[in-house]
Amino acid sequence: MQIVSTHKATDFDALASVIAATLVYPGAVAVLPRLVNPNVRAFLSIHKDLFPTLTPAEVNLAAVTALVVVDTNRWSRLDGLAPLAQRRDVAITLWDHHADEGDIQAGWRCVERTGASITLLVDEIRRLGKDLSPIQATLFLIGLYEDTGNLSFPATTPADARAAAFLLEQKADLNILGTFLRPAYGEKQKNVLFEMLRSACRQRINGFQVSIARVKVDGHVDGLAVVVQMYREILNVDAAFGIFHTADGQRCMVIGRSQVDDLPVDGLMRSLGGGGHPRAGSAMLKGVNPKTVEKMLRDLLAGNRQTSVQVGDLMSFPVFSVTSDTPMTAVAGILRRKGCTGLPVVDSGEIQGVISRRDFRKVRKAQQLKAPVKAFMNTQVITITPEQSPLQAARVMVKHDIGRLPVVDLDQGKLIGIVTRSDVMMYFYDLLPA
Ligand SMILES: [Mn+2]
Repeated sequence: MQIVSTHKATDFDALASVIAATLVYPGAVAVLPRLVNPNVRAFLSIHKDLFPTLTPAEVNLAAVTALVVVDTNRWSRLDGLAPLAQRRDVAITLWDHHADEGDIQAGWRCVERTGASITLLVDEIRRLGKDLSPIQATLFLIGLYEDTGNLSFPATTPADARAAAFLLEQKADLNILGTFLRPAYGEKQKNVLFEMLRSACRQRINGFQVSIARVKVDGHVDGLAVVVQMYREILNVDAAFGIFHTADGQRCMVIGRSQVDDLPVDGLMRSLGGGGHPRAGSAMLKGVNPKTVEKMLRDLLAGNRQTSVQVGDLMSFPVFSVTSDTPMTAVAGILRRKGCTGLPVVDSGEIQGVISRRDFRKVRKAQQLKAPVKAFMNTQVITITPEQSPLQAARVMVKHDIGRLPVVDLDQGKLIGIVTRSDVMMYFYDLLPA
């Protein structure tokens, strides 16, 4: 007797892989763990007759001569099949897409890092030239979409997309798919919520009850907005924030939920480069330390500009500048001596323009070098004010592809400093208050 089985808390990728394996190995019996995910349970309750499965208790292990394991590589993840691990007379086959090395020693294995394990089995079915029923194709596509986030997760491979195309050719039904695939509050979301609650603390900031949780998440987890919503409700605070970051801290997702009109989160999220509604907002930050993000968020909540770092704290001053009637020859000399790529042009404290090495390309004749800088300077100057945040400075630099921003006092319109790309980078990477 040959059986096929998969991991506990069976998801659609696992169920699809089990059913697909029974097509690749005709006569093999599908054995499902007792514990399957709720949406898989719902699917099976409707499709039971089409996809007959046994529970581990219904299998006579003594009669098993071959075991096919799909979507896991660990004995501990299987349900009730551990005795087979000791048996030498059981031929074991493994189909899996997990990168880590498990403890299931298979005589034959197909292990590739696809987005879903069903992709590997669909490839095999296609190679064998087998046709699928529309219902089989639908189940397989649900599994494929669930594990790849509709082919959007970073782990998705071209093979996954090809498998999806094949399943659509086999008449997978996208309408049925939608009803079972709705990303609900599942295992991953529950784990994130528990993690947030473990470190939860309520604080009074600026008169509001607020809670901020910083959580490391592995790969993509959808439905985090729902998690933050639940977190806020459980703690019963005015506003709650989740800072979700990858292990390397390179990507940081901030999600905020507010319950009170006086504390709109969309403005806060805009300050972090995101947006939203007064009661719900989010921001995605890249290359910013999660601790720095938390500090920025706290400062924004406190509305305390004195404690938060501003462009005025990073800028250098006094600024070396030239007046608008300085001849181009003199400017060229200054740029060379200072070793800089550009200079602000300032008359009585007010910025008139910027002259950069690039502008010298506009000089056609040697005679023109005697002309004043105002004839060649760029008058479309992008500036920033000292009260703005380092993040805003970074965004302006990225948007306009410029490495230095003159800092202008908003009231007087005077040039008071200059902030460079490296100043901003120094802030994000080095200024990490303990
Ligand atoms: Mn999987």
